[in-house]
Amino acid sequence: MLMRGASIIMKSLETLGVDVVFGFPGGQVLPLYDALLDSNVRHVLVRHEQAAAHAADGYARASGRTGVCFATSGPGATNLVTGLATAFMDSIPLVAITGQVGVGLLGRDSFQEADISGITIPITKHNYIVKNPADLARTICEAFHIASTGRHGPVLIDVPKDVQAAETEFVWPQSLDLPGYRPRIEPDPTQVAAAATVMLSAKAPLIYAGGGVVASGASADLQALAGYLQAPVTTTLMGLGAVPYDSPLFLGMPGMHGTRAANRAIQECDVLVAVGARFDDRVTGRVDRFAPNARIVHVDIDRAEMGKNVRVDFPVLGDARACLRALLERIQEMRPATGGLACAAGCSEGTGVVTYPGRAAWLSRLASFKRNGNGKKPPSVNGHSPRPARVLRDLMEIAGEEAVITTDVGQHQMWVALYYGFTRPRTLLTSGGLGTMGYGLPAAVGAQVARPGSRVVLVSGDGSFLMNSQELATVAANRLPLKMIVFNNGCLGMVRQWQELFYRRRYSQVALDGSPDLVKLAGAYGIQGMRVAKPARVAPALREAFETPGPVLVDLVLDTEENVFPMVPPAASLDEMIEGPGSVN
Ligand SMILES: Cc1ncc(C[n+]2csc(CCOP(=O)(O)OP(=O)(O)O)c2C)c(N)n1
Repeated sequence: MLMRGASIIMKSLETLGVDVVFGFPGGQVLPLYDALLDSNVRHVLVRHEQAAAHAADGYARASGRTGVCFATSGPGATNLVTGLATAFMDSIPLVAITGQVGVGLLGRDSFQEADISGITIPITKHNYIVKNPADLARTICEAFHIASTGRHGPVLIDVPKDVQAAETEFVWPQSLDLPGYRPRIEPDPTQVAAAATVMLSAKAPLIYAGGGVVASGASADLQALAGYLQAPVTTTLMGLGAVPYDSPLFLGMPGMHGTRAANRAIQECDVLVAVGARFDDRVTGRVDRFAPNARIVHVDIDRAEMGKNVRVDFPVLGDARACLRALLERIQEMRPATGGLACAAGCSEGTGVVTYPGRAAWLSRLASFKRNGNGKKPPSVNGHSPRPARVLRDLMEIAGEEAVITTDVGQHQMWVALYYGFTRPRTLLTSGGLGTMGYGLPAAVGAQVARPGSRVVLVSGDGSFLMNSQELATVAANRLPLKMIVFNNGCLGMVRQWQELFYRRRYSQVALDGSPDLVKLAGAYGIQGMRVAKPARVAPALREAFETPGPVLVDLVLDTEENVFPMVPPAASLDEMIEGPGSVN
């Protein structure tokens, strides 16, 4: 049967099990939006294409499935760029389908023409422009395969309007043949054996886990390996939730705003096992002084990550889950055979549980760092405003362990990373790599659509929130029961903090004068809002927000001068941590 290209797109999405797309229509996707009317796929109409990409990304992070967004050509497509770059940097599976001017108009500066496939080459895992409707079904099938295998990432498919309108047969590919694209899943046993040997011989091992662990569903395997090795674990911002925050082996997040325990562990460990983490500069600080005593094992699915930022002594190429399983198996096999080696590290066997007495000193040293928190507690800047750490502890209690938290970018994001205790993977959705302000609200929309039964909570800053606050309309229209908490300090807090610490308090363009009253803004969309300015009101207000059905915005008034500590200054090494305002020179 002949079908229009647009219907082939919808039928392909249905065949792949897509249940929802996020998008915004326009002239060059009219055939697609017409075909949408005859399909079973739900469409969530956002108010800005950037939000369509972030919502699809939030959907993907919360569900583990591939997110999908639609946009029209030209400005619609270019508005996706920040969302695609955000997903690319965090390796999130996403497929964007954009309309394009007709094939005959390409390259003529036609109305609303933009070379979106050219523009997005560096920020997509792959992209296509489809000029023949007969290629649509196979292209869509390939795009989903590429987005969600190997190192995940966004894929864009640009479809000229006449290709959407032209008729052809729908032929679903029976198999895919992608020469040159064969991600390695199972690791090479030789690499596993070498890594296992060095891990067993460590006196002071440390596991450093990133978003790859979450993406491959390897949290349980990571915990099993850490437990077996009795190795402490630090997880990056993207890896938070992979290990429960209250696990005795968990040290918190490393890096610029990392915990003292995690940063000391990196600087003192003798074997560092990086799993699905990419040694971002926000983690390493000065690379030449990063983990100076450690031999480095790097487990990653992306060959290009090996040695990209730091030297790697023992690469293990493959899917994080497959690699962790292979490593654990190998270590369990090797233990008796390499008794001498393991005993050199002080290994002895208890009843079914491996203990490493030689590691007691290491673990207890780290435990003392952990107990003493971040060293000096930042003093209260005034006694009358809610303190972020306390707010987040209250939120955690009230929202419950299963709640999905999305954040924007800035101080509030780092407070969430430091003080909110995550216990499960896929419960923190945040823009780690690109650091995209305006991500949080649309990502929360996507997460709530993906998990209608879950509590989804946005923690935002006033600057970030205002970047995509038009999505309150999407929240209202879809009756999404989001709880939105804006840490309102009246300024671009993180920039203000840098200006305070590193630019001698010469504050430049950080006061958010002229911002709207957020409670009234929510009200304008028919969303309930409440303002909280007193510490004692925080917990009752949060409780009320969670008991109220439907969306609620909590405008939480913070002191402008609250800062995030500890902090490793830019380009410093992890031992040069500022632990509080008093320790700043
Ligand atoms: C789109 C975008 N523009 C600029 C920045 C630079 N930036 C990083 S944090 C920040 C301030 C964020 O302010 P706010 O959202 O109010 O959060 P706070 O730091 O006060 O918690 C800025 C401007 C960014 N990350 N993203």
